[in-house]
Amino acid sequence: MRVLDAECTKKFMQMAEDGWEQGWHERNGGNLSYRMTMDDVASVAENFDLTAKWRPIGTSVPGLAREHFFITGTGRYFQNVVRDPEHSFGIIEVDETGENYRIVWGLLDGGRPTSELPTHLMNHEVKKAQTNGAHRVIYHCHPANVIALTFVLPLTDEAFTRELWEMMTECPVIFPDGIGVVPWMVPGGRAIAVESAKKMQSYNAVIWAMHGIFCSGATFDETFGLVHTIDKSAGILLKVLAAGGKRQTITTQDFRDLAKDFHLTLPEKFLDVKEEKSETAKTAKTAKAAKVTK
Ligand code: 2HA
Ligand code: ZN
Repeated sequence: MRVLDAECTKKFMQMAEDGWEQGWHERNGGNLSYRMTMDDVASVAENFDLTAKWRPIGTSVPGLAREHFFITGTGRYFQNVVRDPEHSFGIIEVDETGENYRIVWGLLDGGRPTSELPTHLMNHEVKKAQTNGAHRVIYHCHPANVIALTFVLPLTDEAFTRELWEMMTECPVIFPDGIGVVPWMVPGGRAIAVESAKKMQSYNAVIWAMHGIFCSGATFDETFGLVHTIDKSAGILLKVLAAGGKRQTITTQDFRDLAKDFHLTLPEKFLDVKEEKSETAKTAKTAKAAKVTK
């Protein structure tokens, strides 16, 4: 089968297009990878160039030895994934040591995988082990609401998780484990990959301060939906802050009730937050106090 006719290719391209339409991929921003199933590989392997040169990944991912991935290209645009697939993304194979990769399809005319290849592969390695192989999609994008919040909230897992949970009732159902935050770091290398992979041990969503977000999931829909939910929640929080802060919110007891009915285990560190300590509550108090003194 031609690579472009495979179901997994169509889904990969559709997700890239959906992200582009959301405005999360200015210029060459963001990157997407998908760990192929054995059936995916078997269905398109006749197209693979097995003479391609092996190149260093820049980190070691022995847990991904001999795996194949769809991956977007460095300097290539999400905007062009549907218009010009063979230049915009490709299929790579990881060697038996987990140290090298080769491009077996696509990324034509000297294309290379995303500069965030180390983070993608280290996150895949963590999630493959942790989910018994269920997670296959790693997605990085630059959603404006999420990025804006990293200028306003303390850069902690607790602040981001609790504030974003409070903005829409279904948030704790969609990301019950919470969200990790990596402070500002130089992108594109092993150091930020190591910090992100550490956070991926606990979360399916990791925010990069002043940069964007990485999400992991079993399917394209689930992974896209996670970013979509988090960015919408971040947008609501920005509106609430701009409107003077919270006057009322979902309380710790409300979360406990929700967890019981929805059979969720919400980590205690995100519940055990003094309500008056929350950032937006502080803003509301300050606004109220200002009014009183007037
Ligand atoms: O430009 O988003 O983080 C691609 C990126 C790098
Ligand atoms: Zn980026």
